[in-house]
Amino acid sequence: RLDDDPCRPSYHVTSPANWLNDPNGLIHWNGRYHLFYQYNPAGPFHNTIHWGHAVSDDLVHWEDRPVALTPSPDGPDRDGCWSGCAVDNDGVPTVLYTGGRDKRQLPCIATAADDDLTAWDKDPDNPIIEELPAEPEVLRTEHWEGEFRDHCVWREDGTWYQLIGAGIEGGGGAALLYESADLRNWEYQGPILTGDRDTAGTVWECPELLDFGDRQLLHISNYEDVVYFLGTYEDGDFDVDRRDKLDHGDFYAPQSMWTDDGRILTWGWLPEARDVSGQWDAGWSGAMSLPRELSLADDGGLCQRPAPELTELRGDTTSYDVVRLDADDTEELPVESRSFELRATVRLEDAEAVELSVLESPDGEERTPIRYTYESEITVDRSASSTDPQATGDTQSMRVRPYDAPLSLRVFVDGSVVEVFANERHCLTSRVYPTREDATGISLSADGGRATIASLDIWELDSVW
Ligand code: DQQ
Repeated sequence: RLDDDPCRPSYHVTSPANWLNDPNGLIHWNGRYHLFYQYNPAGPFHNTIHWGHAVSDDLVHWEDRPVALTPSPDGPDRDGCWSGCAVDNDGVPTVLYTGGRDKRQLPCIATAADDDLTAWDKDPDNPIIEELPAEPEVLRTEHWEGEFRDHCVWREDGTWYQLIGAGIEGGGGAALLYESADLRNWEYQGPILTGDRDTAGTVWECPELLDFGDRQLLHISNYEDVVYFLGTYEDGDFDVDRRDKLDHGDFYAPQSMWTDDGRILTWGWLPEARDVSGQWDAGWSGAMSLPRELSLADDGGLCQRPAPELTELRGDTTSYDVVRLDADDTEELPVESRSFELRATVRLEDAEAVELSVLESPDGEERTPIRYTYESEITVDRSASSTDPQATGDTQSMRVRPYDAPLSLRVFVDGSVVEVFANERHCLTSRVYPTREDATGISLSADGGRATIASLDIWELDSVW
């Protein structure tokens, strides 16, 4: 496992080295949490994708496992074992994933060969779906015979249902529904939702339907963002009443796990924000987000909070009951770290904005300000995050609600990850690459007026490997 790079996250899941993208096959099996992921063992670039595997007893500490799925030279997954999900088929852990071969995307199935889920038997009848649906017509491109991949499978009243992500010729992205009695023979039912290509992208990857009882959530990844739709899903139709982004930063292709105690935990891929040569030099690429617990608030909106288990990681603490900032004051906090959690309640009083600056060198040459403004916006400004020209310098932002109450903020900093949770509702994850060893400072300041920071805690966080 590569660990000598200060940009390497230490408490976010990463592959031992080389390339990682989407989380796959998430399953709580025999009391252990299994996280598979898109993995290229040959280098830090996306090619001939395998399924990597990590396992945890507590959702906090992880162990690497051998590669779980490898493309078969003669199989329908010869060019890659792409994204898919895991289900419990009456005691048989089963994964459905997309095989890539030539220009085709071919749904495949495999069953666990052991109880530790380290080896999988691919079905000799793969692919299990060969024909593309005729209506609506699936988008063809110069590279693909049909944009048709990724799997979300569930069982209801003894029947299996599956969503596959797609693009529609002349239209936008779509989540296509299939039905089966045995997970192997699938009957096409039509799209449960299609998107307007101008506002929701031309292709939907990694669709996932989550059931919150009387309301449902569908999220899709459209090459840029993870968009979620909230509403009601019934009999193959999704009726949308709200729509937003699941995360406003570097976060893609998430997938969820239903834990034995009935919670929905979601992980997303945190792609790099440094260029290909920077990833090549580093020898690794991609990290997983922290597991996020998703639930619905009383007002029907989506709540996202870090899995409560993560408090286990908390080490040395620095706490303040209250920090009062005068106009244009800066308060340097006595913590030097690249691996911490910060929790605070922020009240703007009459300030225009409060700025929390992390990964800051003493002279301010490198710093990443997280700014909360009276217009209820949070921005992460990466223009001075790194002096490395391989790193992105743009600013990311999100709106937060409610706008009339103090902001509750949790920020997780980990090597090159800054993961922000606001009001347990809105998330913004940024990748940043400080080069200076002393870029470990934290400061707070108020702009144009006074601000109060209440119950401020900073915890150093340990490695999870
Ligand atoms: N990643 C996988 C695909 C999926 C894409 C390939 C999303 O299955 O559509 O690595 O990042």
